[in-house]
Amino acid sequence: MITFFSEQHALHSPEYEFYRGERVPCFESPQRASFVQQALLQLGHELRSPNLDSTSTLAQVHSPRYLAFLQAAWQQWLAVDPENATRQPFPSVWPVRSLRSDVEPHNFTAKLGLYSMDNGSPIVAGTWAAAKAGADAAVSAATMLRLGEKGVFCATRPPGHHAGADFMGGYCFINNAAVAAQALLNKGCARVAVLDVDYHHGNGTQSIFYDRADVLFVSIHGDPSTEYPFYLGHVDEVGEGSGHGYNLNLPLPARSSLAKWFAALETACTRVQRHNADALVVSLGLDTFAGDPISTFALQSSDFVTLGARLKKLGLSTIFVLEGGYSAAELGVNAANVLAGFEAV
Ligand code: Q9C
Ligand code: ZN
Repeated sequence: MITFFSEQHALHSPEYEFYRGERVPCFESPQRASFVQQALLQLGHELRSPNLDSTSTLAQVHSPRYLAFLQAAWQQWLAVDPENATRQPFPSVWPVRSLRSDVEPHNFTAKLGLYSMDNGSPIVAGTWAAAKAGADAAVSAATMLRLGEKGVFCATRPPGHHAGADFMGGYCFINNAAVAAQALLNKGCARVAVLDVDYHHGNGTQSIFYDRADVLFVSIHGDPSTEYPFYLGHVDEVGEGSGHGYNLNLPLPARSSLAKWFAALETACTRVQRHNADALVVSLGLDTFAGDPISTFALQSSDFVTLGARLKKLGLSTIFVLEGGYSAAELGVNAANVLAGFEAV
């Protein structure tokens, strides 16, 4: 399968994040993409560099002021204090209910909080370049699909599905799946379906398309009552306005069985089929793997073959966009297994 992969991903390499009150090495590491790259090359997949510029599509998915901030964030951080070059910025204050988010502050820390949903997306000098390469891959994949490819994989990082129109969060900066979906619409698709199988609910993607009927969003994820991102992903979120009925959340309790997960996948596939989409975007989180260090579902490596085969049965041209998955050593095999299942039938 044609896979878009950019070495630029490695420019996003923060040292640490906060986990249970402690500074720990980032779960979302460059190693992840290296393992995927190695596994795909070994199996003879074709790796290509993204060849299109996503700038105009990005502006359809994210707000101008958020994009401007993201692009300039590292320079602004250095402007606060040159010694910040060896430090990671983390937000520490947020405009929650009753505080204003319409006025853009001048203070860097204030901007950082305004454009973040959590403290889980550390920015480094190369973050924008890495994230932008992911969006370029999404647009490049959309073009290949419209040229007749049945499946294209974006083996990119950082991931994207927690990023909303104007905020980062959960290791995500640019919503690559949303960029892929929007690019498909731009290239003539009338309807697109996004199926998010990451362990965590794709709050960013849901919110970007919540009031639209052209993009169906379906997600299988850990119940937000107990699992990140906590504040979105419940069953009663069905879409609004013309998007009413075009959002389907299938939350599962933490530690749900394999049978429960695959039953949810059937429900998801049935809804996707009914959308009569011209193309499918899969937010391919692989943190449903039993060995994932921060998630609780039970998929084994071989189950990812089953997933790929089931998706192929939908009969839709499909862009796979890598999201989470933090058992880095197994990430390559698990990603390759999805593609193998998709290509086998
Ligand atoms: N530093 C994805 O799988 N973990 N994101 C909380 C805070 C958040 C996962 C730790 C998990 C985000 C794309
Ligand atoms: Zn995840």
